[in-house]
Amino acid sequence: MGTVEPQVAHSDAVQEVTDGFHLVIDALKLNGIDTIFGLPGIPITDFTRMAQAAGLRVISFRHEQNAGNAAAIAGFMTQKPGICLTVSELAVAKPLAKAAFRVLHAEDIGVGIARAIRAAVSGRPGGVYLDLPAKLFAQTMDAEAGKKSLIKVVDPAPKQIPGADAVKRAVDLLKGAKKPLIVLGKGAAYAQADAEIHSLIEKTGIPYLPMSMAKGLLPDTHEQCASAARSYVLPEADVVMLIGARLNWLLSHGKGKTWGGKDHKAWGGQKFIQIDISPQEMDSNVRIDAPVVGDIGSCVSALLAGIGSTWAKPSTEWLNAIAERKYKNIAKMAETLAKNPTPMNFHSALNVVRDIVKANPDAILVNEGANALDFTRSIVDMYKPRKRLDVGTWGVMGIGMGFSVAAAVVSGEPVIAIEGDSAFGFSGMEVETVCRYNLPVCVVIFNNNGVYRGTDVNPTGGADVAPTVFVKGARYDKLMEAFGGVGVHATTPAELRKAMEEAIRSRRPTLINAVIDETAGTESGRITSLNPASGKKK
Ligand code: TPW
Repeated sequence: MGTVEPQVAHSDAVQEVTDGFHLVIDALKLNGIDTIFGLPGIPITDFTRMAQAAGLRVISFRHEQNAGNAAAIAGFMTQKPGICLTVSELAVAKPLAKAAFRVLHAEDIGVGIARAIRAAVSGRPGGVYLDLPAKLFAQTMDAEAGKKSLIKVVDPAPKQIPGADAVKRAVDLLKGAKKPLIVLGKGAAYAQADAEIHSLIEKTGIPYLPMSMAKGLLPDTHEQCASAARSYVLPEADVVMLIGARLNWLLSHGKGKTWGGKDHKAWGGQKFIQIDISPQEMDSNVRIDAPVVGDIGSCVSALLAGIGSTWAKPSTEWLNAIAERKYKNIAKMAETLAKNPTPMNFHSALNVVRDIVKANPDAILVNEGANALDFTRSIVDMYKPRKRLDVGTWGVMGIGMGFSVAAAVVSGEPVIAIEGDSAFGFSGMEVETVCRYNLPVCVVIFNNNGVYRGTDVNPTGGADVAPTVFVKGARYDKLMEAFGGVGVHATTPAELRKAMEEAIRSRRPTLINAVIDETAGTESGRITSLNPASGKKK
């Protein structure tokens, strides 16, 4: 228990007191929190000093947004709340947070933090805002009473067991399927029910698709992985079981042409089983025939029990049809990856990244950009759970360096960040943070001179460059050198390979400026079709 200067009480006896600062620190420590991501500034500067003095790891950033991203991904990786310390405003945070509380009295700090922890990690996990007004920190109270006011949260994310009828309904539907498919989402990765999921996939023999952050839950090279035949399996499947994956825009809301529907909104005829912690997720876009509500671990275990030991695997006709497409696509991709064009393009560069990740399956891959994101997701196989951290559902650029710092701090493993040059710019200043804490982060910037590409021209012929174009031939590697890290300028796959290998081996902060053909890639990566066309005739 932290204490402040003893004060003399009326009775002349020495009374131990504590204050708001120490109560917050003690409440966090009591709940197993060992790291705070933040940015000091009045009124929390002293707090950061005291937290560090009390043995917490305080990782301070150059922009709070990056500290927020770091805390978010730390939460994803550990199931413990990631803590972001910032000077902010309750009214701004409230509409964006899962919950928001304000603590006004020192004696309520314990309950405030307990409530915030529960709100963050129970049910569908989410960001919680705890507002601690400046004057709270200086409030004092009796040390013993303060200690008693703290709460060590018991079972912060209680199991949610699915109903037996729901499980039976799902098993029956799956049993009747001719062309079943499983989709794994990042909820499945978060749940840390890796063994159960692995066993469900292999026992049923059902082909599966991992969503971006579920890659590696089973190795992407697994026989049943249907990623390379995605555009075949989605419209063809008759029963689809979603495990911690939502039917949002990333899955075309479960309908439309992607799913074999006649037009962009038509249902494709699939039946859906959905396993999710949130009952509200069901029927949010199409009919869910068998909702299974509960935590992923409990739901998958219940399904495993329901499936029993006499499960009939899917027909060889279905499996062969998938395999045929899959291996054809893989062979085609292998041809493209083997090319060595000058200048380097996304494929020849990613061929290197793919090998490096394969050789270092414990390394964590952070990824953002448009083409840099889409190509990396499809080309670089992941081998272990929760090793791929990316922009997630909303495609938010700017997660790169915050995620990288947190991933390195939380896991101690090397981090490889594959960044579009535009994406990197959103959080690029944090390379100083990477260097300051001497983190084993290797940033690879796919530098093609602009947002998406670097080829646009100003149609007026004026002096301003086009809105998507950056300084040509920029040397991002020098940015890293400015802070004592290793900067490498790589123009060939061989140079990229050598630099990445060295970065992983040395664990030194490294930034590789990988020069990519500025004409390579497409606008918006895979979502070019969402670009609205001008309605105005010339
Ligand atoms: C917070 C819009 C989507 S992708 C992208 C932007 C600005 C960058 C694409 O260029 P980059 O990648 O990174 O060079 P590449 O490989 O194609 O060359 N602001 C936020 N989020 C998003 N998604 C955008 C803007 C956007």
